[in-house]
Amino acid sequence: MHIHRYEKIWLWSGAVCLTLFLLIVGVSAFAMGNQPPSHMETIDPEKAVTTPPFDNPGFTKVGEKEYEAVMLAQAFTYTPSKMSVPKGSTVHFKVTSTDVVHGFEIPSTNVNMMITPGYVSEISYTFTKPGKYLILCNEYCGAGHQVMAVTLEVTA
Ligand SMILES: [Cu+2]
Repeated sequence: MHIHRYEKIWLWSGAVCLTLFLLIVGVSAFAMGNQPPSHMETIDPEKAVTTPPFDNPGFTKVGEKEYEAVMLAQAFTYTPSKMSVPKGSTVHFKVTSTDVVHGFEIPSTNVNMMITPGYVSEISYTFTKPGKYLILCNEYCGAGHQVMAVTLEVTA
């Protein structure tokens, strides 16, 4: 079968583009850890504050340099509001909203989730650089939206 030279060029460029696309997605997902925040687990938003583990939100050590942050997002703050970990720690965030849609972003990291009432959003991040990390709401949620932020401190 004869394939015209121009057809070969187009077929090859299509194959190269597809390979490049899959490579970028693959490296981003498997090497850099980017993932869509899960919406696998549901919760009744009106009963969120009495449903475990959100009836006792907090920051706990679950292993060697491993922490779990069970957090409630509500107008206009997050609970708990103070967190501190040593450098190199991995924090597993588990967040839900009790009222409206909120955001959960830590600038200059790949932590960025939409916190929807009725769903539990989860993301993990390893903090390799010491400093103060701002956790802020990036979804407009009402009159006090601009003050909705808490700090996570990573000590050296
Ligand atoms: Cu908010």
